[in-house]
Amino acid sequence: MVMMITGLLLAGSPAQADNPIDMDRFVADPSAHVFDGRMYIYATDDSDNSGTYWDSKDWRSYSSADGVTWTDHGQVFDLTGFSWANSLAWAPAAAQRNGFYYLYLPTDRNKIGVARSTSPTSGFSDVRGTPLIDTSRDANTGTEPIDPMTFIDDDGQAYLYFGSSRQPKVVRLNADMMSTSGPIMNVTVNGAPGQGFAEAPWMYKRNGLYYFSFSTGWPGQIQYATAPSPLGPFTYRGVALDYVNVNTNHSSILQFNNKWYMVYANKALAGGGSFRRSIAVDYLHYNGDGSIKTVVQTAV
Ligand code: FUB
Repeated sequence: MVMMITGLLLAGSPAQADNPIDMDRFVADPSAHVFDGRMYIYATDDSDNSGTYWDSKDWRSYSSADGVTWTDHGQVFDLTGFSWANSLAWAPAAAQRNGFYYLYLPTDRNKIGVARSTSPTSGFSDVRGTPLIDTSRDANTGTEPIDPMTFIDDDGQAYLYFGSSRQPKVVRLNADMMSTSGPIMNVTVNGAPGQGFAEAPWMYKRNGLYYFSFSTGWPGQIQYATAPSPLGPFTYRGVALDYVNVNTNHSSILQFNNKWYMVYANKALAGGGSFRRSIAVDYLHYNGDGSIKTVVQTAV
């Protein structure tokens, strides 16, 4: 199913989505990526959960050529695609490599699977057949490996980040993007105020500096830290996105068409709440020293 969602383009104002990007459905946990000049957002489907817990069963995708008008590509994968998964389709991530697209999908609060396709929005399958990360098999997963995020560095090395009970983790991925290399390592963030990392890790590189952002809790801010290496240790730099009006805060930061964006979730859609979230896209700006100006939330 493909459906066009029209954004609002005010005369004289820069192009910006008319938030939320989907006016008809609750979606959350945006993982935003640029593939071949188009922005894609992968999301948890909050419209198919019970409304009282994050017990979603599938993931959805959207794309845009301009960050304003969004195409709804519908369901992109569901729990039945993993023979080994039972429940809890939580925050997804995506990557493009080798002529394939990869989705990294947490389930059951204790496993992360990977699905592959030649299309960014359909045809994904569990080529591997077993979880990529599994608490019952792997060392140092932490008790709750969730919220995967993939990052491919300029030298071609790919990394999988995930969150696990207040301890961010990272492991190298092989070039096939469906197997890991070496141990699962802890990510260190020095100097973060309060309780620090809770969930929703995100990684990107700007001007040679690695930016690691994350949510601090329930509710949480999106704080960020930087390092000269994707493995850290990271030094706390500030708040990229302040508290939102739902109990979880999960975001992506990316550059698209020479602008920087913060993609996040709140309860702006009518009937919304902490289990019925919707996705917003807002501009993100930097100071001259590379620090992030806390994003102005245009839709609450
Ligand atoms: O959607 C379920 C969970 O809520 C995600 O895994 C967390 O990041 C939080 O947004």
